[in-house]
Amino acid sequence: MDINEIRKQFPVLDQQVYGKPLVYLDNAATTQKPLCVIERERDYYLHENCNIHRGVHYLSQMATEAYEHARQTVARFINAKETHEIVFTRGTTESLNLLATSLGTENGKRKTESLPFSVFRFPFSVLITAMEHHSNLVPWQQMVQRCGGQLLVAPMDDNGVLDLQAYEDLLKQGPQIVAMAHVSNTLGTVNPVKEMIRMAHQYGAITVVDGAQSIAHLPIDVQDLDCDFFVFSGHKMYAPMGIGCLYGKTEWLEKMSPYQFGGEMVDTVSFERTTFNKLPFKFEAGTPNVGAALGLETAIQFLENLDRKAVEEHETLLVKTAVEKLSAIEGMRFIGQAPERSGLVSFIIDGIHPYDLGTIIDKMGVAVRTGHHCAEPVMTRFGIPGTVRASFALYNTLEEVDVLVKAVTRAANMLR
Ligand code: C6P
Repeated sequence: MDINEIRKQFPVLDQQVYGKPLVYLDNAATTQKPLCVIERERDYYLHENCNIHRGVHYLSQMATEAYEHARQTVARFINAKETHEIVFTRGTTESLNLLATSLGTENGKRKTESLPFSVFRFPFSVLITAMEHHSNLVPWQQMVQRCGGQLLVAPMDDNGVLDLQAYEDLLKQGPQIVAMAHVSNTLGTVNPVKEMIRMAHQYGAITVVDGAQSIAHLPIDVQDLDCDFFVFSGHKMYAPMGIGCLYGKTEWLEKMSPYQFGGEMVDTVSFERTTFNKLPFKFEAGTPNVGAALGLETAIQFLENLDRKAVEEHETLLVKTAVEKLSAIEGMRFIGQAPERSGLVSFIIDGIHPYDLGTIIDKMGVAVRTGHHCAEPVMTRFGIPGTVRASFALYNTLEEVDVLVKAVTRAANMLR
Protein backbone atom coordinates (compact mmCIF):
# COMPACT_ATOMS: atom_id res chain seq x y z
CA MET A 1 0.00 0.00 0.00
CA ASP A 2 1.53 3.30 -1.10
CA ILE A 3 0.28 5.79 1.47
CA ASN A 4 1.82 8.75 -0.34
CA GLU A 5 -0.11 7.88 -3.50
CA ILE A 6 -3.28 7.45 -1.47
CA ARG A 7 -2.76 10.81 0.26
CA LYS A 8 -2.63 12.54 -3.11
CA GLN A 9 -6.27 11.60 -3.48
CA PHE A 10 -7.13 13.56 -0.32
CA PRO A 11 -6.16 17.18 -1.07
CA VAL A 12 -7.65 18.42 2.20
CA LEU A 13 -4.83 16.68 4.08
CA ASP A 14 -2.24 18.77 2.29
CA GLN A 15 -2.64 22.03 4.18
CA GLN A 16 -1.27 23.94 7.12
CA VAL A 17 -3.20 25.00 10.19
CA TYR A 18 -1.69 27.64 12.47
CA GLY A 19 1.39 27.40 10.26
CA LYS A 20 1.83 23.66 10.95
CA PRO A 21 1.12 20.73 8.61
CA LEU A 22 -2.33 19.36 9.38
CA VAL A 23 -2.32 15.98 11.13
CA TYR A 24 -5.92 14.83 10.89
CA LEU A 25 -6.70 12.27 13.58
CA ASP A 26 -10.44 12.75 13.98
CA ASN A 27 -11.52 10.10 11.53
CA ALA A 28 -14.02 8.45 13.87
CA ALA A 29 -16.01 11.70 13.70
CA THR A 30 -15.75 11.82 9.92
CA THR A 31 -13.18 10.70 7.36
CA GLN A 32 -11.88 12.95 4.61
CA LYS A 33 -13.12 12.30 1.08
CA PRO A 34 -11.00 11.19 -1.89
CA LEU A 35 -11.11 13.13 -5.15
CA CYS A 36 -13.05 10.35 -6.89
CA VAL A 37 -15.91 10.74 -4.38
CA ILE A 38 -15.91 14.53 -4.61
CA GLU A 39 -15.85 14.32 -8.41
CA ARG A 40 -18.65 11.78 -8.52
CA GLU A 41 -20.94 14.05 -6.54
CA ARG A 42 -19.89 17.06 -8.60
CA ASP A 43 -20.51 15.17 -11.84
CA TYR A 44 -23.98 14.27 -10.70
CA TYR A 45 -24.82 17.94 -10.14
CA LEU A 46 -23.06 18.99 -13.34
CA HIS A 47 -24.64 16.46 -15.69
CA GLU A 48 -27.21 14.19 -14.08
CA ASN A 49 -29.09 16.10 -11.39
CA CYS A 50 -32.71 15.05 -11.29
CA ASN A 51 -35.33 13.76 -8.91
CA ILE A 52 -35.67 9.99 -9.07
CA HIS A 53 -38.48 7.45 -9.37
CA ARG A 54 -40.69 10.31 -10.59
CA GLY A 55 -39.98 11.31 -14.19
CA VAL A 56 -40.38 9.64 -17.55
CA HIS A 57 -37.74 11.89 -19.04
CA TYR A 58 -34.16 10.94 -19.81
CA LEU A 59 -32.37 12.61 -16.89
CA SER A 60 -34.77 11.25 -14.33
CA GLN A 61 -34.39 7.75 -15.66
CA MET A 62 -30.60 8.03 -15.69
CA ALA A 63 -30.52 9.35 -12.13
CA THR A 64 -32.93 6.62 -10.96
CA GLU A 65 -30.77 3.96 -12.57
CA ALA A 66 -27.61 5.36 -11.01
CA TYR A 67 -29.23 5.54 -7.55
CA GLU A 68 -30.48 1.97 -7.76
CA HIS A 69 -27.07 0.86 -8.98
CA ALA A 70 -25.56 2.44 -5.87
CA ARG A 71 -27.98 0.37 -3.78
CA GLN A 72 -26.78 -2.80 -5.52
CA THR A 73 -23.18 -1.83 -4.79
CA VAL A 74 -23.93 -1.37 -1.08
CA ALA A 75 -25.74 -4.72 -0.99
CA ARG A 76 -22.74 -6.44 -2.53
CA PHE A 77 -20.30 -4.62 -0.24
CA ILE A 78 -21.92 -5.95 2.93
CA ASN A 79 -23.12 -9.17 1.29
CA ALA A 80 -26.84 -8.62 1.75
CA LYS A 81 -28.93 -11.40 0.24
CA GLU A 82 -31.28 -9.00 -1.56
CA THR A 83 -30.77 -5.46 -2.87
CA HIS A 84 -34.13 -4.38 -1.41
CA GLU A 85 -32.72 -5.10 2.05
CA ILE A 86 -30.72 -1.85 1.74
CA VAL A 87 -32.62 1.28 2.81
CA PHE A 88 -30.87 4.59 2.21
CA THR A 89 -31.04 6.96 5.18
CA ARG A 90 -29.18 10.08 6.29
CA GLY A 91 -26.85 8.00 8.43
CA THR A 92 -26.51 5.72 11.44
CA THR A 93 -28.59 7.93 13.72
CA GLU A 94 -31.51 8.08 11.33
CA SER A 95 -31.32 4.33 10.69
CA LEU A 96 -31.52 3.63 14.43
CA ASN A 97 -34.37 6.08 14.93
CA LEU A 98 -36.21 4.42 12.06
CA LEU A 99 -35.85 1.05 13.79
CA ALA A 100 -36.78 2.22 17.27
CA THR A 101 -39.82 4.07 15.95
CA SER A 102 -41.02 1.50 13.47
CA LEU A 103 -40.51 -1.58 15.63
CA GLY A 104 -42.32 0.16 18.48
CA THR A 105 -45.31 1.52 16.58
CA GLU A 106 -45.88 -1.64 14.59
CA ASN A 107 -46.39 -3.64 17.71
CA GLY A 108 -48.04 -0.91 19.69
CA LYS A 109 -50.67 -0.15 17.09
CA ARG A 110 -51.65 -3.52 15.82
CA LYS A 111 -51.20 -5.60 18.96
CA THR A 112 -50.08 -8.47 16.79
CA GLU A 113 -47.29 -10.97 17.08
CA SER A 114 -46.28 -10.29 13.48
CA LEU A 115 -42.78 -9.43 14.62
CA PRO A 116 -41.03 -11.93 16.86
CA PHE A 117 -42.09 -9.86 19.83
CA SER A 118 -44.86 -7.64 21.00
CA VAL A 119 -44.53 -4.65 23.28
CA PHE A 120 -47.65 -6.00 24.95
CA ARG A 121 -45.82 -9.13 25.99
CA PHE A 122 -44.35 -8.05 29.31
CA PRO A 123 -41.74 -7.58 30.43
CA PHE A 124 -40.83 -5.71 27.24
CA SER A 125 -37.17 -4.81 27.07
CA VAL A 126 -34.30 -3.79 24.84
CA LEU A 127 -30.77 -4.90 25.72
CA ILE A 128 -27.82 -2.66 24.80
CA THR A 129 -24.19 -2.60 25.93
CA ALA A 130 -22.55 -0.17 28.34
CA MET A 131 -20.38 1.26 25.55
CA GLU A 132 -23.07 2.54 23.19
CA HIS A 133 -22.99 5.89 21.42
CA HIS A 134 -26.05 8.00 22.31
CA SER A 135 -27.49 7.17 18.87
CA ASN A 136 -27.74 3.51 19.85
CA LEU A 137 -29.03 4.31 23.32
CA VAL A 138 -31.45 7.24 23.33
CA PRO A 139 -33.78 5.94 20.56
CA TRP A 140 -34.18 2.61 22.44
CA GLN A 141 -34.53 4.35 25.80
CA GLN A 142 -37.28 6.55 24.35
CA MET A 143 -38.90 3.54 22.72
CA VAL A 144 -39.12 1.54 25.94
CA GLN A 145 -40.35 4.59 27.83
CA ARG A 146 -43.07 5.09 25.20
CA CYS A 147 -44.04 1.45 25.29
CA GLY A 148 -43.72 1.01 29.05
CA GLY A 149 -40.77 -1.35 28.81
CA GLN A 150 -37.28 -1.54 30.20
CA LEU A 151 -33.75 -0.79 28.96
CA LEU A 152 -31.22 -3.45 30.00
CA VAL A 153 -27.50 -2.68 29.86
CA ALA A 154 -24.76 -5.30 29.57
CA PRO A 155 -21.73 -4.13 31.59
CA MET A 156 -18.06 -4.04 30.61
CA ASP A 157 -14.85 -4.44 32.60
CA ASP A 158 -12.17 -1.83 33.33
CA ASN A 159 -10.47 -2.55 30.00
CA GLY A 160 -13.65 -1.84 28.07
CA VAL A 161 -14.34 -5.51 27.32
CA LEU A 162 -17.97 -6.57 27.36
CA ASP A 163 -18.89 -9.02 30.14
CA LEU A 164 -20.31 -11.87 28.05
CA GLN A 165 -21.51 -13.79 31.10
CA ALA A 166 -23.53 -10.79 32.30
CA TYR A 167 -24.76 -10.35 28.72
CA GLU A 168 -26.07 -13.91 28.71
CA ASP A 169 -27.67 -13.45 32.13
CA LEU A 170 -29.52 -10.41 30.79
CA LEU A 171 -30.58 -12.35 27.69
CA LYS A 172 -32.27 -14.79 30.07
CA GLN A 173 -34.60 -11.94 31.07
CA GLY A 174 -36.01 -12.18 27.52
CA PRO A 175 -35.28 -8.84 25.82
CA GLN A 176 -37.06 -8.63 22.48
CA ILE A 177 -34.35 -6.51 20.83
CA VAL A 178 -30.57 -6.50 21.34
CA ALA A 179 -28.67 -3.48 19.97
CA MET A 180 -24.87 -3.49 20.02
CA ALA A 181 -21.94 -1.43 18.78
CA HIS A 182 -19.66 -3.41 16.48
CA VAL A 183 -16.77 -1.11 17.42
CA SER A 184 -16.98 1.38 20.31
CA ASN A 185 -16.32 4.99 19.26
CA THR A 186 -14.83 5.87 22.65
CA LEU A 187 -12.86 2.74 23.55
CA GLY A 188 -12.07 1.17 20.19
CA THR A 189 -13.29 -2.18 21.51
CA VAL A 190 -14.32 -4.63 18.80
CA ASN A 191 -17.26 -6.53 20.23
CA PRO A 192 -17.65 -10.23 19.38
CA VAL A 193 -20.86 -9.43 17.54
CA LYS A 194 -21.16 -12.73 15.69
CA GLU A 195 -21.16 -14.61 18.98
CA MET A 196 -23.45 -12.02 20.60
CA ILE A 197 -25.92 -12.36 17.72
CA ARG A 198 -25.87 -16.15 17.98
CA MET A 199 -26.56 -15.94 21.71
CA ALA A 200 -29.33 -13.34 21.26
CA HIS A 201 -31.06 -15.52 18.67
CA GLN A 202 -30.84 -18.48 21.01
CA TYR A 203 -32.90 -16.48 23.50
CA GLY A 204 -35.36 -15.32 20.83
CA ALA A 205 -34.25 -11.69 20.43
CA ILE A 206 -33.71 -9.81 17.17
CA THR A 207 -30.40 -8.06 16.72
CA VAL A 208 -29.27 -4.62 15.61
CA VAL A 209 -25.59 -3.93 14.91
CA ASP A 210 -24.32 -0.34 14.96
CA GLY A 211 -21.58 -0.47 12.35
CA ALA A 212 -20.73 3.25 12.37
CA GLN A 213 -17.17 2.58 13.56
CA SER A 214 -16.55 -0.77 11.88
CA ILE A 215 -17.63 -0.14 8.30
CA ALA A 216 -14.40 1.65 7.27
CA HIS A 217 -12.06 -0.71 9.07
CA LEU A 218 -13.41 -4.27 8.99
CA PRO A 219 -14.93 -6.44 6.26
CA ILE A 220 -18.69 -6.73 6.82
CA ASP A 221 -20.73 -9.75 5.81
CA VAL A 222 -24.25 -9.42 7.16
CA GLN A 223 -25.21 -12.94 6.15
CA ASP A 224 -22.25 -14.40 7.96
CA LEU A 225 -22.97 -12.26 11.03
CA ASP A 226 -26.64 -13.29 10.73
CA CYS A 227 -27.68 -9.93 12.23
CA ASP A 228 -31.28 -8.89 11.68
CA PHE A 229 -30.26 -5.24 11.13
CA PHE A 230 -26.95 -3.49 10.42
CA VAL A 231 -26.61 0.31 10.22
CA PHE A 232 -23.83 2.66 9.16
CA SER A 233 -23.00 6.16 7.89
CA GLY A 234 -21.32 6.96 4.59
CA HIS A 235 -19.31 9.89 5.93
CA LYS A 236 -17.24 7.64 8.21
CA MET A 237 -16.10 5.55 5.23
CA TYR A 238 -14.83 8.23 2.81
CA ALA A 239 -18.30 8.99 1.38
CA PRO A 240 -20.21 12.28 1.59
CA MET A 241 -22.24 13.39 4.58
CA GLY A 242 -26.01 12.97 4.52
CA ILE A 243 -26.09 9.36 3.35
CA GLY A 244 -26.18 6.13 5.30
CA CYS A 245 -27.80 2.75 5.27
CA LEU A 246 -30.10 0.47 7.13
CA TYR A 247 -29.72 -3.18 6.21
CA GLY A 248 -32.56 -5.38 7.40
CA LYS A 249 -33.59 -8.95 6.73
CA THR A 250 -36.52 -9.00 4.30
CA GLU A 251 -38.80 -10.82 6.73
CA TRP A 252 -38.60 -8.00 9.31
CA LEU A 253 -38.58 -5.07 6.88
CA GLU A 254 -41.74 -6.48 5.27
CA LYS A 255 -43.52 -6.54 8.61
CA MET A 256 -42.40 -3.13 9.85
CA SER A 257 -44.44 0.06 9.48
CA PRO A 258 -43.01 2.99 7.52
CA TYR A 259 -41.09 5.52 9.56
CA GLN A 260 -41.91 8.70 7.65
CA PHE A 261 -44.70 9.38 5.22
CA GLY A 262 -45.00 11.17 1.89
CA GLY A 263 -43.41 11.17 -1.53
CA GLU A 264 -42.77 7.94 -3.37
CA MET A 265 -43.11 5.70 -0.32
CA VAL A 266 -46.78 5.15 -1.14
CA ASP A 267 -48.58 2.78 -3.45
CA THR A 268 -52.09 4.31 -3.57
CA VAL A 269 -53.48 7.33 -1.72
CA SER A 270 -57.01 8.52 -1.13
CA PHE A 271 -58.36 10.83 1.56
CA GLU A 272 -59.51 7.76 3.47
CA ARG A 273 -56.60 5.41 3.12
CA THR A 274 -53.01 4.93 1.96
CA THR A 275 -51.23 1.76 0.94
CA PHE A 276 -47.46 1.65 0.90
CA ASN A 277 -44.82 0.96 -1.71
CA LYS A 278 -42.76 -2.24 -1.74
CA LEU A 279 -39.31 -2.58 -0.17
CA PRO A 280 -37.11 -0.64 0.15
CA PHE A 281 -39.13 2.37 -1.03
CA LYS A 282 -41.67 2.29 1.78
CA PHE A 283 -38.87 3.45 4.09
CA GLU A 284 -37.60 6.24 1.80
CA ALA A 285 -40.05 9.12 2.14
CA GLY A 286 -39.35 12.35 0.27
CA THR A 287 -36.53 13.22 -2.12
CA PRO A 288 -33.39 11.27 -1.20
CA ASN A 289 -29.80 12.51 -1.30
CA VAL A 290 -29.04 11.05 -4.72
CA GLY A 291 -25.66 12.75 -5.18
CA ALA A 292 -24.43 11.44 -1.82
CA ALA A 293 -25.65 7.92 -2.61
CA LEU A 294 -23.57 8.00 -5.80
CA GLY A 295 -20.65 9.30 -3.75
CA LEU A 296 -21.12 6.38 -1.36
CA GLU A 297 -20.97 3.95 -4.26
CA THR A 298 -17.70 5.54 -5.40
CA ALA A 299 -16.29 5.38 -1.86
CA ILE A 300 -17.05 1.66 -1.81
CA GLN A 301 -15.30 1.21 -5.16
CA PHE A 302 -12.37 3.23 -3.81
CA LEU A 303 -12.09 0.84 -0.82
CA GLU A 304 -12.58 -2.25 -2.94
CA ASN A 305 -9.72 -1.17 -5.20
CA LEU A 306 -7.38 -1.29 -2.22
CA ASP A 307 -5.99 -4.36 -0.53
CA ARG A 308 -8.33 -4.31 2.46
CA LYS A 309 -6.22 -6.77 4.44
CA ALA A 310 -3.26 -4.41 4.02
CA VAL A 311 -5.42 -1.46 5.07
CA GLU A 312 -6.50 -3.29 8.22
CA GLU A 313 -2.90 -4.20 9.05
CA HIS A 314 -1.75 -0.62 8.48
CA GLU A 315 -4.47 0.80 10.74
CA THR A 316 -3.70 -1.80 13.43
CA LEU A 317 -0.04 -0.78 13.29
CA LEU A 318 -0.97 2.90 13.70
CA VAL A 319 -3.02 2.15 16.84
CA LYS A 320 -0.37 -0.17 18.28
CA THR A 321 2.41 2.35 17.69
CA ALA A 322 0.39 5.21 19.16
CA VAL A 323 -0.33 3.16 22.29
CA GLU A 324 3.31 2.13 22.70
CA LYS A 325 4.72 5.63 22.27
CA LEU A 326 2.06 7.46 24.27
CA SER A 327 2.60 5.01 27.16
CA ALA A 328 5.92 6.72 27.88
CA ILE A 329 4.15 9.95 28.89
CA GLU A 330 3.90 10.41 32.64
CA GLY A 331 0.37 10.06 34.03
CA MET A 332 -0.96 8.47 30.83
CA ARG A 333 -4.14 6.44 31.32
CA PHE A 334 -5.69 4.67 28.38
CA ILE A 335 -9.46 4.38 28.39
CA GLY A 336 -10.23 1.16 26.57
CA GLN A 337 -7.58 -1.54 26.48
CA ALA A 338 -9.46 -4.44 24.98
CA PRO A 339 -7.31 -7.02 23.20
CA GLU A 340 -9.55 -6.66 20.13
CA ARG A 341 -9.40 -3.00 19.12
CA SER A 342 -9.85 -1.00 15.99
CA GLY A 343 -9.16 2.45 14.65
CA LEU A 344 -8.53 4.62 17.68
CA VAL A 345 -6.82 5.34 20.97
CA SER A 346 -8.56 7.16 23.82
CA PHE A 347 -6.71 8.51 26.83
CA ILE A 348 -6.47 11.00 29.68
CA ILE A 349 -3.43 12.32 31.50
CA ASP A 350 -3.51 12.70 35.29
CA GLY A 351 -4.36 16.21 36.37
CA ILE A 352 -4.98 17.53 32.84
CA HIS A 353 -8.40 18.24 31.39
CA PRO A 354 -8.85 16.57 27.97
CA TYR A 355 -10.25 19.80 26.52
CA ASP A 356 -7.11 21.78 27.48
CA LEU A 357 -4.87 19.14 25.96
CA GLY A 358 -6.90 18.99 22.74
CA THR A 359 -6.89 22.77 22.40
CA ILE A 360 -3.12 23.03 22.77
CA ILE A 361 -2.26 20.24 20.35
CA ASP A 362 -4.68 21.74 17.83
CA LYS A 363 -2.36 24.77 17.75
CA MET A 364 0.42 22.32 16.82
CA GLY A 365 -1.63 21.15 13.83
CA VAL A 366 -2.97 17.96 15.41
CA ALA A 367 -6.72 17.45 15.12
CA VAL A 368 -8.16 15.08 17.71
CA ARG A 369 -11.53 14.94 19.41
CA THR A 370 -11.95 15.62 23.12
CA GLY A 371 -14.94 15.18 25.41
CA HIS A 372 -17.48 12.42 25.93
CA HIS A 373 -17.77 11.59 22.22
CA CYS A 374 -21.57 11.30 22.50
CA ALA A 375 -21.19 8.40 24.90
CA GLU A 376 -21.67 10.03 28.28
CA PRO A 377 -22.46 6.81 30.19
CA VAL A 378 -19.04 5.47 29.18
CA MET A 379 -17.40 8.49 30.84
CA THR A 380 -19.56 7.99 33.93
CA ARG A 381 -18.51 4.31 34.02
CA PHE A 382 -14.83 5.33 34.10
CA GLY A 383 -15.42 8.32 36.39
CA ILE A 384 -13.91 10.86 33.98
CA PRO A 385 -15.19 14.01 32.26
CA GLY A 386 -14.00 12.92 28.84
CA THR A 387 -11.03 11.63 26.90
CA VAL A 388 -8.66 12.73 24.19
CA ARG A 389 -9.30 10.51 21.19
CA ALA A 390 -6.99 10.03 18.22
CA SER A 391 -8.72 8.07 15.49
CA PHE A 392 -7.05 6.81 12.36
CA ALA A 393 -7.84 6.27 8.71
CA LEU A 394 -6.01 4.48 5.94
CA TYR A 395 -4.19 7.68 4.86
CA ASN A 396 -2.55 8.31 8.25
CA THR A 397 1.16 7.61 8.62
CA LEU A 398 3.56 6.50 11.33
CA GLU A 399 5.19 9.95 11.04
CA GLU A 400 1.87 11.48 12.00
CA VAL A 401 1.75 9.21 15.05
CA ASP A 402 5.13 10.65 16.02
CA VAL A 403 3.82 14.20 15.61
CA LEU A 404 0.86 13.29 17.84
CA VAL A 405 3.11 11.85 20.53
CA LYS A 406 5.46 14.85 20.48
CA ALA A 407 2.51 17.27 20.62
CA VAL A 408 0.87 15.46 23.53
CA THR A 409 4.19 15.29 25.41
CA ARG A 410 4.79 19.02 24.93
CA ALA A 411 1.23 19.98 25.85
CA ALA A 412 1.31 17.80 28.97
CA ASN A 413 4.55 19.47 30.09
CA MET A 414 3.03 22.90 29.53
CA LEU A 415 -0.15 22.06 31.46
CA ARG A 416 1.46 20.37 34.46
N1 C6P B 1 -19.77 9.07 16.20
C1 C6P B 1 -17.76 10.27 16.83
O1 C6P B 1 -17.00 11.23 16.78
P1 C6P B 1 -23.98 9.65 12.65
O2 C6P B 1 -23.73 10.94 13.36
O3 C6P B 1 -25.46 9.35 12.50
O4 C6P B 1 -23.25 9.53 11.36
O5 C6P B 1 -23.34 8.50 13.56
C2 C6P B 1 -23.75 8.32 14.88
C3 C6P B 1 -22.92 7.28 15.55
C4 C6P B 1 -23.51 6.08 15.94
N2 C6P B 1 -22.80 5.09 16.49
C5 C6P B 1 -21.48 5.19 16.68
C6 C6P B 1 -20.72 4.04 17.26
C7 C6P B 1 -20.82 6.39 16.33
O6 C6P B 1 -19.51 6.48 16.53
C8 C6P B 1 -21.56 7.45 15.77
C9 C6P B 1 -20.90 8.76 15.45
C10 C6P B 1 -18.97 10.25 15.92
O7 C6P B 1 -17.55 9.32 17.56
C11 C6P B 1 -19.75 11.53 16.03
S1 C6P B 1 -20.50 11.75 17.60
